[in-house]
Amino acid sequence: MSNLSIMIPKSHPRYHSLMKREKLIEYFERGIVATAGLIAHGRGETFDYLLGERTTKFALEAERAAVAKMITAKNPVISVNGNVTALAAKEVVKLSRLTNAKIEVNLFYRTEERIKKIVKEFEKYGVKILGDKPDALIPRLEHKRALCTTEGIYSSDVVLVPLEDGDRAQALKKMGKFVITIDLNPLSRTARAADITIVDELTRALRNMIEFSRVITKENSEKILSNYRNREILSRALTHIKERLEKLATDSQALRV
Ligand code: PTJ
Repeated sequence: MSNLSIMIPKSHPRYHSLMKREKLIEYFERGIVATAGLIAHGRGETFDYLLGERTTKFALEAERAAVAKMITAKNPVISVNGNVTALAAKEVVKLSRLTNAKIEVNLFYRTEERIKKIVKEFEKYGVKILGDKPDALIPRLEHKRALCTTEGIYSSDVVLVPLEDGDRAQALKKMGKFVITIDLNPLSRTARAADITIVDELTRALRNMIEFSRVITKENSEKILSNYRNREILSRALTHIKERLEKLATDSQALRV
């Protein structure tokens, strides 16, 4: 942790948010988070403010459907990048165990050094993740971003890609994958391309998914999935932001600090 963490008292109203920033900075300094990862985090924070910084009902529905889909998949894979490693490696490992999913590192700004560091970070949790020896390419993507493994992403049927770049999400869709994303921006290309879009903050979403994966079975998955409509979820996310802002704009007490 950088020195700032010492200065943030637990009583600070934005303690958790500030600690997440600290983690990102620490992992950036350790060469795990990409420079653009810091920008991506800021964008996420903005949308979390607009959403109210809590899990909404529609996000919970998407989280439940995502777990149902992962549990019934033949070869589910969780794709991890620098930001996901910094914020939620432990939660990713837990979810992968509960859903029998493989974990693969797949970087947008790929360098072999970052790959090695991320693999090592997951080894701390006793897991050997895929991705350091790629032997396949995601079609229709320029070279380095396309690298993946035959055992993992290439042959997966369901892939969870949190905080994903829009191009790759679309390329995965074109490969016929069922794409699940976690993205606070309901307007992003990834959010709109995915089959299940979880509009929630990464760590909150993963913790909810871990809880769901303890209770959802293959038997009740079918019903959950047959009632799920991703377009409605995206629409409810936008309506939620609109109504929340309208309320804040008209309620004279709401904007007081
Ligand atoms: O580690 P690399 O090299 O693979 O690079 C990772 C980043 C995130 C830099 C790369 O994939 C990228 O540029 O992604 P984008 O296109 O910026 O998309 C990231 C999306 O995640 C944005 O829509 C953000 O709003 C959203 N986001 C950021 N932080 C969070 C988040 N969503 C949920 N939880 C967060 N904590």
